[in-house]
Amino acid sequence: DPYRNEPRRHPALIVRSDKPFNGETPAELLVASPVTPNDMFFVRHHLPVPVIDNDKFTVTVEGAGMRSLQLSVQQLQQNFKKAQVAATVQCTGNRRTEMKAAPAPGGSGAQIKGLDWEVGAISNAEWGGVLLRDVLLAAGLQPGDASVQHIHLIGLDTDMTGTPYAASIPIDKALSEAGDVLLAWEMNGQPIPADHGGPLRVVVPGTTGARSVKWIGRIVASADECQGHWQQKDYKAFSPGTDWDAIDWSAAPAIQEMPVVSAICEPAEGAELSTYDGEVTIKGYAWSGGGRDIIRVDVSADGGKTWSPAKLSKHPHSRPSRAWAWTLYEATLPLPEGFKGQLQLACKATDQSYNTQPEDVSSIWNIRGLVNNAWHKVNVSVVE
Ligand code: MTE
Ligand code: MO
Repeated sequence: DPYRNEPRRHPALIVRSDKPFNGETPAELLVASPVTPNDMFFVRHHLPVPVIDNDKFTVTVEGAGMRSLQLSVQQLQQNFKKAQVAATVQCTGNRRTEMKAAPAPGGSGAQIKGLDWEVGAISNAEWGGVLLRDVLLAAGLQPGDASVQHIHLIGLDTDMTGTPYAASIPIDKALSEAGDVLLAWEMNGQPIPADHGGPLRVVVPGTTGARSVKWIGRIVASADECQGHWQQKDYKAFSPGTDWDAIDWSAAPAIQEMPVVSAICEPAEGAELSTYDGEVTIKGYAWSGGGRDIIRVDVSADGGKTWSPAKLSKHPHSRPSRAWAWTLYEATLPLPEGFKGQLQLACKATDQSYNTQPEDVSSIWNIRGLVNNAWHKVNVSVVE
């Protein structure tokens, strides 16, 4: 059994699959603290967790015209400047269940395939490590060298045929001084746990989780994008009208930055509120890709007919265009006077580019159930 060496996991993680392990953070725990505790951070694996001897571990950095470096975590710590970045990791499939619950637009009967994530395939941490940029430059990468367009990030986890998990990011993101791409060994002040890619992982802030390769074994500067499965045949979204048999994977680019998203974490779907309270407090998160800051979150207690702005709380390191960490929000809305029955709560966020979220999933529906950033709606009932 390739899964015989899996680490122990917190029983509160909501298991979406066992082998490989996939577990989501319960919504109410997401908003319980600005950074997600390491053992409650959502886990997204495609393969068994690799067994790594941390004392012998090195990462290889290489590419055309560069010298090949093999670096231990200790060498990274001793030879490079430490960088700390608060960054949210969000899976491209976060909130897929809502898209799955909606019929394929046009009644085609097309079926979404993918893990049943609710709102918790997202978490936030303070990562410590070195800038990937510094390591690439130390290996002799020449900025502006037109023969290098992509940085391949290759994990140590492999499938039955020995093929590793791998992804790539564009060279401009990897080399940007404001890109904050990390080779990280620290997560919330602790060594990164095995489930999150320890001893060393990549964190690509502002980019979908799939590119933040865990257990990083090899980094290769290349003219071409990574040709692996997860770069070419997954993590791409198509037109609502495209069914499985019509997919041309080469027709869409691999998802890197993500759109603006938000979710309600409290109250939970189906919660009962009392008319005597006269009000409802809504808590949740908002985040946008590419470092775009959240400038506003609007909440509604009538399914989106009327809206009020929520109070935002941002990570202290967060700044415009480098807002890698999520924004938590909270709002208290009055309940309609004397009202009893069903209410629909809704939220939507706006980022610094004034991008906002679509009203429902129909216009963004896609057969992989990716990048669902529709208004998040939660139905509650008001009782005596
Ligand atoms: N890296 C490796 N080596 N193997 C993986 O399966 N999954 C990716 C990414 N990095 C993955 C990986 C995906 S799809 C996501 S969403 C994030 O890791 C999740 O990171 P986490 O498990 O620390 O939350
Ligand atoms: Mo993911």
